[in-house]
Amino acid sequence: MEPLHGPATYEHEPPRHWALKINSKEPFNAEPPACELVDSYITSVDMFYKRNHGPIPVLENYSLFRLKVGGLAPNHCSLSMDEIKQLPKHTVVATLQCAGNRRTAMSLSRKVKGVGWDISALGNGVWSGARLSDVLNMVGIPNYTKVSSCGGKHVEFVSVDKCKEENGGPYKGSIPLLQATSPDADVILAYEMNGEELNRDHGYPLRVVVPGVIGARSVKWLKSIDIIAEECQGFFMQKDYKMFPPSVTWDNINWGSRRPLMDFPIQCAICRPEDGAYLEEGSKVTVQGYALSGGGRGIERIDVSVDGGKTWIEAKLGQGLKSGHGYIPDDDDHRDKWAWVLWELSVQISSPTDILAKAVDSAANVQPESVESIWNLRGVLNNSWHKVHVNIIPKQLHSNL
Ligand SMILES: Nc1nc2c(c(=O)[nH]1)N[C@H]1C(S)=C(S)[C@@H](COP(=O)(O)O)O[C@H]1N2
Ligand SMILES: [Mo]
Repeated sequence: MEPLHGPATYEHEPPRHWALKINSKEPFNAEPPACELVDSYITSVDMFYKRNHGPIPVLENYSLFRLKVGGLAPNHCSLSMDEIKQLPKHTVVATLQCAGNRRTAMSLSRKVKGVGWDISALGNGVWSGARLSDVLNMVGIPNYTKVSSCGGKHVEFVSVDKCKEENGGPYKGSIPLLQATSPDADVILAYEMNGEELNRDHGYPLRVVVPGVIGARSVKWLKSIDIIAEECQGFFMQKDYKMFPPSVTWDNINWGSRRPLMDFPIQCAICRPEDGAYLEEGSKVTVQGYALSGGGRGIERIDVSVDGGKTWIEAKLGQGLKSGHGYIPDDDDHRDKWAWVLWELSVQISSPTDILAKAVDSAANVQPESVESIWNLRGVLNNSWHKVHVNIIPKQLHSNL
């Protein structure tokens, strides 16, 4: 039996935290309560969303495991985990976000196909491992290569899990060779998450982390890396994780007409108070949320409205950064390159209302107001203005409760 293999059944699933909200049991897809996200700048491993397409792979023998690197590379190699750990260790604070984050809300406008996710299909992790560019150097591909000497233009990541979308084959995906060989793109082969050995749910023993890009490209349980001429032809690159205009339906879809999704757009959501919350009349409430953008763009500003969008107040950025976490980059410009920012705003609310939030990134991209304008049949990349409704309990009544 292969040292790392994907079982066909769900008998070998790891234990998970009871507080996760399960969106699908087999494969296991779950997200934490939204308030957990804003309580900690770094999301704990337990509370980190889990997104799978098949049973969790099993590593039978750590010392026999080899990562194979080849395809259209001048040289080929196979590396043991010990050899990967001997390469310079690089740490990146990056937020992984599933392209399906906030899909449930998109489905309310018009039904979409896919696992339902509320607003917590993302998490901010500390990822440590070898730089992908260092590993590609070992097979003869220098940094900042767009096309390799053998005509390679993409780097394909192949796993071992059995996915029904792939007819029982493994999950895979690819990114452009230039991104893979650019050290400043910070693509890593991670064996640690939050300073601990990566766990099974998140890709043990080794996963890719592609910062600023939809989670789907950060392939878990990595088995091999191939340099290929054209982008990966796998299901999740060609028949999924693409965005179509609102007019495209299951009857007229042409998958080949679109490119695979890569960088995610400007996004933010309100995690506290939660939708439908009851607040005491006249009391001060602290509105809290997250904001992030893809492609290495930082967060410029977050606007919050407590009157349903008539007027806007700027939220305070960077809450949570002062938690003394040793991994947070010191330099301000780099801090939100790959990681989210948590924000908050204290306001007085005296009547029932909708609280809205929208963010602006460092390239001045804004979120769309309506979900209808970005509706797509797979329900990906819902980054429309986030809204929570709050109710008010009269002071008198509240003290009697
Ligand atoms: N091998 C493998 N890698 C995978 C997936 C998968 O099902 N199999 N899911 C992808 C998707 S869609 C997302 S959003 C992220 C989720 O990573 P997480 O479970 O560590 O949060 O992993 C990606 N990598
Ligand atoms: Mo995803």
